[in-house]
Amino acid sequence: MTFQTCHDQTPADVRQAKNTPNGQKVQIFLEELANAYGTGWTTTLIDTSTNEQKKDWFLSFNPNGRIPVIIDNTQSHPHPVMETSAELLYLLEKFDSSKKFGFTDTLEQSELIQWLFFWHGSGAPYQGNLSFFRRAQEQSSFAISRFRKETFRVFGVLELQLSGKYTGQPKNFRAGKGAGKYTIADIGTWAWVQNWQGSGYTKEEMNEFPYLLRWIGRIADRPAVQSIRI
Ligand SMILES: N[C@@H](CCC(=O)N[C@@H](CS)C(=O)NCC(=O)O)C(=O)O
Repeated sequence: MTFQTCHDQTPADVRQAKNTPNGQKVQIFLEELANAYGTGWTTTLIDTSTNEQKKDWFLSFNPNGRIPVIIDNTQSHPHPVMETSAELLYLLEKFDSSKKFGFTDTLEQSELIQWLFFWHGSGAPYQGNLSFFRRAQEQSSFAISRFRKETFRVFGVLELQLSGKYTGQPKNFRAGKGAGKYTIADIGTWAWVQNWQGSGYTKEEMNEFPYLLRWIGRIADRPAVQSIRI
């Protein structure tokens, strides 16, 4: 059987199937760049269930053996980038010439980086572990309870910022002056948080976070997000 690794467009089974939040966030930004600038890319399917990401060819691009990784073939020597937030920042720097999804202002860009890092370091590991322990064959109520509480706590941090409780300025997005602007900080966070139901939270629980729920809906409405099935 031949394994087709390269596709001219995002294939239907990536758009419509078991894509991960980490895969989704980079894919959403690529779709945004395509809509804004016509940026093109090809996709290589990685079947994590067969550990394709642990094979030598993949490790040569990302020694961490995790998806996604991007490879910039516009460079004379193709340049691989691992870690989703680094990938979003790379794409922003190289392919978003008008900074539609970032800022030219240093202070606004600093806000973007803070929230991007916040989710990468203080959100995704908790929500990721929550999913891991919820799915694990050996059920550990201690681990599930720890990661459930921490994930809920960081949802509360996102709510606090959006609500403007301490700043007097409610926000529509994570970073930027006034109500803020949709950026890669939103994309990086959204792909995870929107799956609160899959992480086992109830609507009643999430009603504690009305700003967060509105932010989720605001981003879900974007054509680039609609174009991939979450
Ligand atoms: N911190 C990494 C996390 C990447 C990651 O955990 N990817 C998961 C999919 S969501 C993966 O490759 N899992 C398969 C494995 O662990 O081998 C990033 O942001 O890129």
